[in-house]
Amino acid sequence: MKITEAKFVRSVADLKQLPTEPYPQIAFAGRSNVGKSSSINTLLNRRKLAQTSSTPGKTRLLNFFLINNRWFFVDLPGYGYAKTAKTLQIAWLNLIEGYLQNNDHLFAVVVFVDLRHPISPLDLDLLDWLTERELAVVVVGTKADKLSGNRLAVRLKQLQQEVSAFPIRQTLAFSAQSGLGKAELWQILLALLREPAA
Ligand SMILES: Nc1nc2c(ncn2[C@@H]2O[C@H](COP(=O)(O)OP(=O)(O)O)[C@@H](O)[C@H]2O)c(=O)[nH]1
Ligand SMILES: [Mg+2]
Repeated sequence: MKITEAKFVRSVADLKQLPTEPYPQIAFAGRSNVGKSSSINTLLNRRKLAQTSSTPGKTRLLNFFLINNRWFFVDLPGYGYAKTAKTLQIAWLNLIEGYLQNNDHLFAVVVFVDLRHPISPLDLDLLDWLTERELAVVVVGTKADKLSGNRLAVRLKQLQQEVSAFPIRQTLAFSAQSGLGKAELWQILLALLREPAA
């Protein structure tokens, strides 16, 4: 995919601040520190567009990026960071849920999981919730560069099993570091962007 332009548009802490431009949106979700922001940067061939951090739990905002003046990529706040206060976690959930439901511009949600580990209950809860709302979902098993070729193939099969109860569009291995899976993910996203949103 040729990225002619990728720019940060705004951070949203409140649903009233959502952009009103009618561009199709793709949301990126996952646990804190799973590698969401790094993967967005890799997809966009940018090194530091989406903020990456080795301190999990920091980003509490929905970050909107406008790609090629056509689509919004939305970096959602990570979930599952144990040290975040419960009240904050609830406020967070309300923001994410409010954004994800009844959103005519949302074409797909990419759910990132760490390919090295079995999928977590929080990830399964999210998949359940997205399925109920009939949103198109892609599961990306990331940090694949940390696995040997054989281990990678085994874990990908297992991950596909772990999510087999859900109508996932595609479950693939990815690495923000090596670029593995980048072309495949773009292909999936472009196909979804050609379909009408849920
Ligand atoms: N080896 C490896 N490290 C990664 C990969 N993706 C992210 N990381 C690292 O994981 C940490 C968290 O990444 P970040 O993108 O900020 O995660 P986010 O909280 O989900 O947005 C950072 O230290 C990244 O350098 C990957 O594909 N491979
Ligand atoms: Mg991030």
